[in-house]
Amino acid sequence: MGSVLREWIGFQQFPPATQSKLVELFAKLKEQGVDKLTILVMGKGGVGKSSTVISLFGERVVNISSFQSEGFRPVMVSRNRAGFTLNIIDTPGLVEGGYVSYQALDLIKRFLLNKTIHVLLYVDRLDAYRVDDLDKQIIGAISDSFGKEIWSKSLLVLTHAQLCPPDDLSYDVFCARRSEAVLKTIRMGARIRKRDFEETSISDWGTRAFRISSKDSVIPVGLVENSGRCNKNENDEKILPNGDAWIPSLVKDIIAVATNGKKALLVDEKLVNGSESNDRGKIFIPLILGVQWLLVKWIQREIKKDIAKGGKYF
Ligand SMILES: Nc1nc2c(ncn2[C@@H]2O[C@H](COP(=O)(O)OP(=O)(O)OP(=O)(O)O)[C@@H](O)[C@H]2O)c(=O)[nH]1
Ligand SMILES: [Mg+2]
Repeated sequence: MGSVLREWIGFQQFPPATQSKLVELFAKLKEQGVDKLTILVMGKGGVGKSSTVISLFGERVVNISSFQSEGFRPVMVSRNRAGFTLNIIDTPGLVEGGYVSYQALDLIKRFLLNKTIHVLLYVDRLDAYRVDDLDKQIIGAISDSFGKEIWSKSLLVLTHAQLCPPDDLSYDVFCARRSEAVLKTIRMGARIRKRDFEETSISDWGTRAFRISSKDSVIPVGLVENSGRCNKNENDEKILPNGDAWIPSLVKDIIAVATNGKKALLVDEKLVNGSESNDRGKIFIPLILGVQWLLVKWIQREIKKDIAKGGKYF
């Protein structure tokens, strides 16, 4: 279950242009005193969680499956490069037989005991056209398990981003609409107040069209194309249809979330045992016991009264 800290060999596999952008980003992090990032990856089954972990490391560090994987446990992959440690925790899909798998969530939570999560990557697909109640339930279950504060340390990752949008929509508009739909589901599923979660309108989207750029509360969106058929630019970097080299962009977004001033999530015993909500209930236990005692006494008294009346019903 533990992790072995290894040299980040896959780093050398990135094209030089990507390597130098990453070196710069990690150097800035180090300047801020950060030499370790722990990233948690969650989402439905088959959306591309493991593939994204592989893309980020540039190494085949975990298994991917084209078809449903079973019995898979969380796994933490750690790589070290020039004194900087990147930990990424890949997890099993959160849906089992059409329902949210609380068992998977529990397994994840236990795995995370005593770990500090700097960023959550919530992964879904870009090439999906609907969000449904199940999506909302998954978000709700994550919030219940880890507290809704986890969303202030999260990034929405949309995979399969090399697509040709339907219905004559431009790529940017399609991405914006899909992102808005998933973000709205996150806001509703996590029961976050709208004003704490401002969504910008499509027209506000900047040059990197998929970053939601309002004040401090919103969840950024990163686009990912894990396929080996992903287009490349003249520097051999994997690019999206909008020309963006997505690996350095995603790392940049991850670092922005890690350093957004919100508290990282420490998964302690209390969180794992779900005692926070239970503790709140515990103060009512003496009250409930007291009411129960009074009720029993009252019933006993009524029975005695009945008997004293001579059992007129018999
Ligand atoms: N075209 C394309 N295929 C992808 C992408 N990401 C993942 N896939 C494929 O989708 C399938 C599932 O990918 P995984 O990475 O195993 O998905 P997962 O979310 O880890 O799945 P579970 O661990 O079963 O929950 C594999 O066949 C991948 O090759 C992507 O960005 N583009
Ligand atoms: Mg997987």
